[in-house]
Amino acid sequence: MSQRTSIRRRLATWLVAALASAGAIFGLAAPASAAPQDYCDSGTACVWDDPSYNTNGNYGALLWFEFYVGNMSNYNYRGTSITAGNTADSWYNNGNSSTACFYDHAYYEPRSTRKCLERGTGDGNIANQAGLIQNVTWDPNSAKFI
Ligand SMILES: [Ca+2]
Ligand SMILES: [Ca+2]
Ligand SMILES: [Ca+2]
Repeated sequence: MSQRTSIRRRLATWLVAALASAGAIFGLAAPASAAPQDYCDSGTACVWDDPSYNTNGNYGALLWFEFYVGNMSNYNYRGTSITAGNTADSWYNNGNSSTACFYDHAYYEPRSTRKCLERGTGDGNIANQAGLIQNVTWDPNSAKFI
């Protein structure tokens, strides 16, 4: 084996090892799935600004509540400066037993247009024609477990 071949082989081996470890690092950094319950703690309900349970691509940037939130306009999605008032397009109820309802305006009004999700359910796009919540043209400004 010539000296040159040996160095090439060593370089190739090093490159494979480097790529493999880089892949392992990326594998850890990016979760394989983005299930809403991975980010919305048990016992709470959560909303996100965008469809598919994220805010600007961040699944952790949510607004959560344990009992109620009377005025979402008082809060931003976690870690952002984006208001949660009248902006949420994805909703998830990770509560233990109760149904969670979402209302167009603050302080649970109007009751006539509220939309509700049973425990352990969600909808990743309230405006589309799929899933549990469909064709909702308003975004919520309050929500509570009932
Ligand atoms: Ca939105
Ligand atoms: Ca609204
Ligand atoms: Ca939907």
